[in-house]
Amino acid sequence: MISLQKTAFITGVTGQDGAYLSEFLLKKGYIVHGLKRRTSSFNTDRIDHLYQDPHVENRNFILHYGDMTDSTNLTRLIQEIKPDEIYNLAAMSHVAVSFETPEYTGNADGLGTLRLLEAIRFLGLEKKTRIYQASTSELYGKVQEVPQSETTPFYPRSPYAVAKMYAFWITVNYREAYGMYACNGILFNHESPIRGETFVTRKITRATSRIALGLQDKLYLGNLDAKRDWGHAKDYIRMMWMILQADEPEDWVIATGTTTPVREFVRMSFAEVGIELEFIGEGVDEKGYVKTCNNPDYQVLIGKEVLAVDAKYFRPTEVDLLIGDPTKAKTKLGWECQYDLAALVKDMMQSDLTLMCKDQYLKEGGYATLNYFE
Ligand code: NDP
Ligand code: GDR
Repeated sequence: MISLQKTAFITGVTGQDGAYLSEFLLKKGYIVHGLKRRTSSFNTDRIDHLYQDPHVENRNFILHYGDMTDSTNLTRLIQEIKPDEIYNLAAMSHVAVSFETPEYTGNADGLGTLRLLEAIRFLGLEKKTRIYQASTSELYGKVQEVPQSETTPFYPRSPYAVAKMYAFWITVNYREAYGMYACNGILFNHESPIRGETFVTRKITRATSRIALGLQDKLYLGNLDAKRDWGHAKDYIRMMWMILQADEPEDWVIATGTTTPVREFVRMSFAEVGIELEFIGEGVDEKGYVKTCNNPDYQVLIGKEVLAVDAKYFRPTEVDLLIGDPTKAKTKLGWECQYDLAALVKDMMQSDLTLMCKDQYLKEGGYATLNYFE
């Protein structure tokens, strides 16, 4: 009997998008295989709720060790799994860190994509396996035009973006050369309560919660003027799946169509706990003072300086302005965002306040808490 149940292989399954996408595909009845790295401590926090005991038969969520830099491992896994759909989400995804680790970033993010495409070709799966490549708005880099759409020229501004540019074009090339169903989703920034702690939004919502609870004095940030088109990861992973269900393989921009400076994200986060920030100074002297506080729990903060700019967070080359035009995704695939920025900030702040309350209990009980603020 032929099974109609689809099989997906997700690289980067332990990351923000990998976790949400796994949940989404499992709900749709997929068998989900995920690639995870071997690390010296557990790296599966985001997917622990999906974990299935390997001793149980008929599992539909299965994890495999591997790495995007290891061709034989990737080819063997694809040979074993024979997936209907591959979602290539694995990447060294931090733009600032890519300036520190450019060669590794090129290998994992650029050549890693080639390794998957070559495995599909080598195994003769071109007609069976569809592949989604996690492309990025960082490809647009230095502003050429706004809003940025599928036809806007690329001008990458970091080793990360350059590696992703290779991945973008090799995906297009394999589609054209070998007739593969290979697509790029050019996703603009998307965030959530499980966003990595060192990306700016999560750094802000964690720090705001910690400051409000008296666990931290100050938040140090870099460029407050950068503007980003921020959406919610839950909306964006739905679109990844929709892209692979379309009649033809194409490339798609996914964005909200609105842009906001980092400074405003800070203001909105503090406002969630009833704290009004007043920005004073300019550039590296910029500080955010607490002006008023209508929440009696946090009035102790009034008059305190809670934000400072630290030049160490500036990047050698910055991407100043991103704002995407999602018209194609909306009109051709019927995609809609369910979260706007206010709802995103609320979701992240509620989650981080709850998490930090746990830290507060621990601290009050005399136990050590996490003290790492990169
Ligand atoms: P995360 O950083 O949260 O997750 C990245 C994932 O890739 C993790 O599972 C990580 O494993 C894994 N990974 C990193 N290096 C390797 C490697 N060499 N081999 C195998 N796995 C590896 O990213 P997101 O979930 O936010 O993003 C998913 C993808 O989408 C990434 O490719 C990112 O570049 C891209 N993207 C993200 C956007 C965003 O705003 N979130 C926007 C546009 C594109 P581990 O957990 O062990 O670190
Ligand atoms: P980005 O996200 O570089 O857009 O890449 P990030 O949140 O790191 O930075 C956004 C903007 O905020 C500025 N910024 C700071 N950034 C960080 N991380 N830490 C700080 O302290 C800080 N202060 C200011 C940055 O300079 C930047 O302008 C994300 C990643 O998810 C990529 O993988 C993805 O491809 C793109 O989004 C779309």
